[in-house]
Amino acid sequence: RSKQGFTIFLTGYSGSGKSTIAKVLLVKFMEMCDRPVTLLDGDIVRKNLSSELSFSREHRNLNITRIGFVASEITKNGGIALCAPIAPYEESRQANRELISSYGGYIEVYVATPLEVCEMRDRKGLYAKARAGKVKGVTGITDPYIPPSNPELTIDTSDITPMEAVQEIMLYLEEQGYI
Ligand code: GGZ
Repeated sequence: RSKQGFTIFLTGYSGSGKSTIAKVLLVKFMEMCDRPVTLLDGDIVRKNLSSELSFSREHRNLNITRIGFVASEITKNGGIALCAPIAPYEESRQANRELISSYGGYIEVYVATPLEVCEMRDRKGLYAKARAGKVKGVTGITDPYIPPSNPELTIDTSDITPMEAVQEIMLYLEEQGYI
């Protein structure tokens, strides 16, 4: 009997390491499983599925529940969905958790890299622009991030490498019987 589908939902600040972890997971799963694997990365979804949305609370929640719907369909059909948006609000994360866990596994990974570390990295120059007042409503600077209340895993990438983070996630999935 083939195993059930599942969703790994990575949430955290821009620059926290969500995408890097998700991309390593994608390669791992493609190598080891015969199940289809889909990556729903924050910037890709913003470009292709949510291009008309702003960064207001309402629109961020709508963006997150769209990602959740797609992930729930993938999970329902026995696939693996990897999601990597900021997802700063509990209400849309909770809605996704309820929807997706009715079809298969839901693993919320809080990528808890502190803002100072994300800002120091500033790979896309977003925080510099926010500090200069060129971009308004940037998460962590002038917009909130509400930490998840009950994540399955919490990972801080200032302590460990993306590879080690992936090892931790893989170990959890094995323990829980997802892989
Ligand atoms: C946060 C922003 C903003 C604002 C643009 N706040 O690291 P990035 O640059 O490439 O990816 C981030 C992405 C965040 O979109 P999400 O869909 O993940 O956010 S949410 O879950 O809240 O809907 C960031 C960029 O968009 N970006 N403006 N104001 N991030």
